[in-house]
Amino acid sequence: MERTLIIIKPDGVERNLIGPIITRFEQRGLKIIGMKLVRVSDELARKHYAIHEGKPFFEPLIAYITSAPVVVMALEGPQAIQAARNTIGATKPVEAAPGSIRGDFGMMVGRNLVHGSDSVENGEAEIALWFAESELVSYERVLDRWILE
Ligand code: D4T
Repeated sequence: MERTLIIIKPDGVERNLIGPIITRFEQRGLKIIGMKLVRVSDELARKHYAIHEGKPFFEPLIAYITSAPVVVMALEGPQAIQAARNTIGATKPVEAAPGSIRGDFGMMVGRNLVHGSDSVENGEAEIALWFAESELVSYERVLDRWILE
């Protein structure tokens, strides 16, 4: 099973969209195996977005992600990376398909509401960065036989 790290960014929290955003992933069938509300430190933000260091949007991105609490989730499922990214929509909300989170709730790239890991390797690395092993829960969902073949 693949695992992906999802962050409901500060605009999602401040706009009271935590519930609607989590609902999208739940309804899709992805299983929540970890979840918490976090005030992101500057250090954690810089580690998470290290790949973008030096780019013109890097400092605004760090300021944005540390500006208010975020909700961070670890989700599990078959092809969880792709499923979650399709549910989130394109990086620029104006280009995101209607029906996706960004396509339904967003306008600008610097306020794009949600993060989702972009590869299996990054999913594992990001979950290890944001969660202690003891914060991840392994459990069976009764409904899984109606969601997974
Ligand atoms: P994240 O990582 O937040 O899920 O976004 P994406 O995976 O969809 O997009 P990304 O890694 O290319 O960008 C990371 C983060 O930087 C912001 N950003 C990006 C920005 O403010 N201006 C830009 O021009 C780009 C490309 C938005 C997401």
